[in-house]
Amino acid sequence: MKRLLAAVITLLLSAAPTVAEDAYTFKVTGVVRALPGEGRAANEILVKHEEIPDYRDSSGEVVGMMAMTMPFYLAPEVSLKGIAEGDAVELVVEQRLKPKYTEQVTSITKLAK
Ligand SMILES: [Cu+2]
Repeated sequence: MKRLLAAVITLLLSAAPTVAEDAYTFKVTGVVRALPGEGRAANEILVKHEEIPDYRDSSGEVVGMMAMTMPFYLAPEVSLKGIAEGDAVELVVEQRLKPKYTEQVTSITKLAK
């Protein structure tokens, strides 16, 4: 079922119109180090992420990002239900370059350990 879903999503993505030049998405794999709480915004999680080869800078140029621990900010519709510190996760992050640079997590999925 998971495989079928992945295949359908891949098909939908490949059939989708070209993404506008002012918005990009990339995937991040990592481990949750902290959930929202003391000292962090209500939508802020701390993730130790792996290298992100397709990360773009604020001008849209692919520059990549080395592995590190850093905060990510969740879009309002994203739920952390079932996600705990120490979980391996995959994030989908949307980058918008205009009107000003923003970056937000539009999906968080727990990965099997
Ligand atoms: Cu980073």
